[in-house]
Amino acid sequence: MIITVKQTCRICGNNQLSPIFDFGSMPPANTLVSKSDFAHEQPFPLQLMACFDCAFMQLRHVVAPDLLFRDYAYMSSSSQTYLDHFSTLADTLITRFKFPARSLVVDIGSNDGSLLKAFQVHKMHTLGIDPARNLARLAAKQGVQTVCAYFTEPTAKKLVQKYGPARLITATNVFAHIDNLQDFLAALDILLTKDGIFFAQFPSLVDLLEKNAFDTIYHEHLSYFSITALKRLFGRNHLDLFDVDYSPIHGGSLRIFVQKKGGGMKKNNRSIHSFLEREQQFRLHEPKPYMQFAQNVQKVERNLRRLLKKLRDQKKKIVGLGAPAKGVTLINILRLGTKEIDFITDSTPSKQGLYTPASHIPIFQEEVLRKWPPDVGIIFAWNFADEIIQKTQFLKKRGFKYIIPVPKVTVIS
Ligand code: DWN
Repeated sequence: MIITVKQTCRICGNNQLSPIFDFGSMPPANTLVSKSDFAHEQPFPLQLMACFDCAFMQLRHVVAPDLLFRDYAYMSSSSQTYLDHFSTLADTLITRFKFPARSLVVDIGSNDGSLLKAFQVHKMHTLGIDPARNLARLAAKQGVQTVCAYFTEPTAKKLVQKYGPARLITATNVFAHIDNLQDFLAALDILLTKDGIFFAQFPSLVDLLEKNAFDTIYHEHLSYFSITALKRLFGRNHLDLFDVDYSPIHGGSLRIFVQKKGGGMKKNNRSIHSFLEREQQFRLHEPKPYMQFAQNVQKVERNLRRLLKKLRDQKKKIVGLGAPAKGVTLINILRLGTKEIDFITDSTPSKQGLYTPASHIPIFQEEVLRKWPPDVGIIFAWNFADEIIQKTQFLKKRGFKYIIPVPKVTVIS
């Protein structure tokens, strides 16, 4: 089945889901296309629902994972900021938990192996799990052993037989991509040692709503988590959420630390309660913040369309800086095209030469900016705005402007 409908809450199972926003029919955000693909593109419904009781949002439709992940455009190594973030993350986890050298660290959704390479610096034995054939090959070439598969219960049984149990299992920006969370947690229980640690990092629901990050809503992101929701999920699966912290990466991410029930780590109640408190204050159990978000989305859409029309009427050359999945989403929600945006640049070699799906805006390497200096650059990868602005200082001629689309349309001269 290419697409299924998820009628019940992924956390509690109830079918009282409330519609929050219908983005219409959208192409998969990470599926960039070549000209020969134009005639075969297939959009899918993108509808956001909420379970107020769980303080949780999820998509109404689930697109077949093979269609989204078997050949994957996004590479973690496409940004130095993210590579630095991974290096710090590995240092932090190793220092905090003092895993003995050669302990097995498994990264779920390991992408191009960037995070595991940071663990290899600490003499950890590493293993990547990722369904993307192109990325598994790339990671292996760079010395990161990778199993090209989804992390499911059957896969975990094979992994533990072949590689033994893992002291640390990480999942950065993949937990929200999983449809069958029960199966994922069962796999975790099989692969993790009894004193093992599961670390996951994913976008924060409060930050998404507060920052109007509607462009991060796309088919890969099935779930939008709060700590309230996860406490309920893990509690039902004999797992102990023993600590939570936060990182500003990717527009604001929650970081959770989980162990098996009876594990040796002391619970950080103060930290957990501070996140639960913030979610209470944000009133995540009520419709209000979600309805406010839906109104803010329409305001950003209106303001960005109006600004682009004004700039185009002034004959300005407008480009996109970065072709992230969120940028593709924003372009297609606003139904933008080459009428508004001349081209987009991206540092990922595998994205260069392709086009955004449905809107068919060409994507070039960043060097093009020197040959064809624009008047305006929309920073679609706003979560890396500092790095992008620093890299494009040569554009700062008289009158050049950056546009940052979220949390509100901001022009930087
Ligand atoms: O959850 C996900 C996040 C972590 O990564 C995945 N579902 C897919 C992906 O989302 P994204 O594509 O929105 O992620 P990024 O990391 O915001 O994408 C940044 C894009 O910008 C990359 O394509 C690289 C590009 N870039 C660039 O062209 N020049 C980035 C930098 C820093 C630059 O200087």
